[in-house]
Amino acid sequence: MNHLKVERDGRVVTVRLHRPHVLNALSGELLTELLGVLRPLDADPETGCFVVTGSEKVFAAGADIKEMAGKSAVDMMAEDYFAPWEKFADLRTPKIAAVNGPALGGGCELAMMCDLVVAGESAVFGQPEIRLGVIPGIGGTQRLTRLIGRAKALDLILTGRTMDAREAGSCGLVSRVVPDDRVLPEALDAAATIAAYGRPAVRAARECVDMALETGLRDGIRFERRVFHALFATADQREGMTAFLEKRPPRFDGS
Ligand code: CO8
Repeated sequence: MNHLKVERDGRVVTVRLHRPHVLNALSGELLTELLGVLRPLDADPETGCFVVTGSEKVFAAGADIKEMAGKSAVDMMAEDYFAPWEKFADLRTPKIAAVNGPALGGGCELAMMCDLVVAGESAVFGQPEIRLGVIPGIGGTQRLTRLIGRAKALDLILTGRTMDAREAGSCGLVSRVVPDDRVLPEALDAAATIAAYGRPAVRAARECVDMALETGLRDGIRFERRVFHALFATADQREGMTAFLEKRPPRFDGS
């Protein structure tokens, strides 16, 4: 692999973006590597959580501008440029973004495709594509608006300004803001906690929360109730509730 560093610690897999000369700009090759690593792991029952991070200085400065600068509209449409990023969003294993420094353009969009975002005090978020004569292209106009609301999303997207970690935390883009040197430990800690729970319940919880962004309240509540009912077919439900009644820690096995 040229653009990633991958480590596994038990049920947690950490992927570090590694294109330091271009501030981890997200190229097509990087995406191919990312999906090549994560998709088989997503299907592996021994995988409990992914952590996606950059360096201590930068998460990712966006899509690779050099790679796309010379393309025509026909190229973009023919390649359906950026479409495979949805395969990253669609991974069913929870993903935690651990962000230090800038997460701009595609970098901000990558963070938004994750389930939790742990940001250091140096983190900076924004969708500056307007400065390049384009708009966000990896879901930014859609996810950002759903996450932080229209007024704030348009403030960022139309002016191209950035916001710091504190502002990102207060408007709901970020799950936790911690000192810079605590970002990765905090993300790994959360990942280990999630990875220790039963896979069926973890995946069900993610799907239900994402459904809240995609459907009306009535349908969403019905969906949640049916998924809740279905979890009573799992051994993890029996184990979790029995362990509670027997006053002992549960041993989930994902079945
Ligand atoms: N792509 C390619 N190279 C980059 C990128 C990038 N996104 N960002 C930085 N680099 C390169 C620079 O060109 C520079 O290379 P070199 O050393 O060869 O000159 C190197 O990384 C270091 O960058 P800087 O010298 O600029 O570093 P600074 O610390 O001065 O600034 C910034 C850091 C503020 C992050 C600055 O680099 C910057 O503004 N980067 C671009 C941010 C940006 O605009 N991101 C959005 C990209 S577009 C996108 O993500 C989605 C596009 C949607 C298109 C829709 C089509 C369907």
